Amino acid sequence: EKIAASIMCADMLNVQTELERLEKTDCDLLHLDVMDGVFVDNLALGPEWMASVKKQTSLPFDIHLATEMPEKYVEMFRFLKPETISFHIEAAANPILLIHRLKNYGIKPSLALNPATPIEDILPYLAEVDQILLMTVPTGFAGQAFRKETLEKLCELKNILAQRNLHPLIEVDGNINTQTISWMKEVMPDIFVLGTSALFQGGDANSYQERIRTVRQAVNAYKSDF
Ligand code: S6P
Ligand code: MG
Repeated sequence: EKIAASIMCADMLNVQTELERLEKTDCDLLHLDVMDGVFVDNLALGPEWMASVKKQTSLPFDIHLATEMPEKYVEMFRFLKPETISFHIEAAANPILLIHRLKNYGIKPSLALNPATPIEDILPYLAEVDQILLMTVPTGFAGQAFRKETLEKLCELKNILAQRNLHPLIEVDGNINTQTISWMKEVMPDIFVLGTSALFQGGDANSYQERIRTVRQAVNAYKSDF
């Protein structure tokens, strides 16, 4: 499994310190949310800020475009050489074109699915992508409650992928912690985005590695059960 830290949940007045702390953990990816105030009622993380972040970290970038017109934002963010860019399926004018463009740029394409978006919308593209970003809260804000109906979606997605013998990684994002992971024990995803609820919230910042380890242990315990 892979662990991604959602940087918008970090202490934004001490980003450098937060990055140094993450660097000392065995976190695998840095999850960066882009919000345009249109697709979601929030704004987050611009390209210049990300370029400064990139200089301070060795973690690969996992960019999540919570935006309209993902085509435009892919052009805006590709200079950062992210490992992955996720875009919301309903926001793309021509998903297949965008997927191919990302591949040409050497960026892994990932389809993001909000809780309210039907799984059918992504089915035609499953064979083309490296990753599916299954939102377990409606995209837009940190600190929201987990949507239990997304567990059915996770299950359905796993079944469809197994039937078709396809292996894109499944990433879950939104209120991910040991409790919500326990609800996924029969359908374990591959990448876990940790935000306020499991990593950055309160407590002692020196314990980031401890918190990540706790999440990994939970995931591995369930994996060996099933
Ligand atoms: C939500 C965004 C996420 C959050 C993360 C927050 O719109 O896409 O990446 O940053 O989910 O985690 P938490 O534990 O506060 O829900
Ligand atoms: Mg996100």
